[in-house]
Amino acid sequence: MQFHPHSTSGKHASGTRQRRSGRLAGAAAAVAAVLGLATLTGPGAHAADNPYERGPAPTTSSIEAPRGPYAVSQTTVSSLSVTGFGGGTIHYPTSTSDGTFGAVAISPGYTAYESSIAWLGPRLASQGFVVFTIDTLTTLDQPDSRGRQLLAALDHLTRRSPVRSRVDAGRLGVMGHSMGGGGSLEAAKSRPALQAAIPLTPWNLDKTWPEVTTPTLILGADGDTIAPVASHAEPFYAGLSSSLDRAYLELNSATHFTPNSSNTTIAKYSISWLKRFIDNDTRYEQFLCPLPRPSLTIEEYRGNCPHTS
Ligand code: 9J3
Ligand code: ZN
Repeated sequence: MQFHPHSTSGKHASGTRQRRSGRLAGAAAAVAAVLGLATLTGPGAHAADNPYERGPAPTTSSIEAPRGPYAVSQTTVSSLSVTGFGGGTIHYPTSTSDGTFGAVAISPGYTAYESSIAWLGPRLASQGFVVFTIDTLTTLDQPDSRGRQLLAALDHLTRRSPVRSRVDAGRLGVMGHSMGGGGSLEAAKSRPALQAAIPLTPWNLDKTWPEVTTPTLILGADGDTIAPVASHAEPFYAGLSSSLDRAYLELNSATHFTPNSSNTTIAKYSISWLKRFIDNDTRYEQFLCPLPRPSLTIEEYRGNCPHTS
């Protein structure tokens, strides 16, 4: 399959699609531009100040839904064809008419395979991201190695993969489960250019993350006995800089393995975090601020309302 290169700055960069001539038509277009009229963009689109905004305005039901507005395709990356990580699957919006997308790489945990985090691929990609769910070099790799492998996967995605022209290499994030979540903190620590990190029931021997400047959402599980929140997720959150955009969401009635199957709470807050910080999409701030209240699914939520920049 062949992919066509396109603008990195989104649908609005393509300008008028209608071929008109004459001074009056030009004046009309200028007036339309000044008034922000949406006549030159497609259904569901609107004039946006933010070139990274993708998809229609979100609602609670749209971020809770099993799939978002984008149809998704996938392509397998063989471990034999890459270096520095174990291959995986790239999930991407099929459409090429919305410009490039931000991207996120996701690592599984100790002894686990890509299949353990695979549900996040189409779930997040259908909201407008390129998502690389990976295998690690060995299932026994430790968090620091998983961090390097997440970065190798992102580099492969943006430089060599068949979807590289669909990805905005300046808008990348990392996620991971357990030691993969610990790895996502390692990746953010070593590559500050990352725009978002979401460790899922993370595990790491390092408890302090003052070096991280990437907006980070940490998800813990109240019933986790493998990476108990008291010795992992909570100190990781507390160890992030208080000036950082950061949040801690503790899942209610959940275990270490809750992130290994479809979960609406994980999805809706991950989507909101990725949209807000990879796409700069303030339409999603309504789900992060004011801070979510404890509920049937949220045991506890700590954090700040996103800083405006
Ligand atoms: O990736 C994980 O599930 C880490 C939890 C674990 O088994 O740590 C013990 C060494
Ligand atoms: Zn540290």
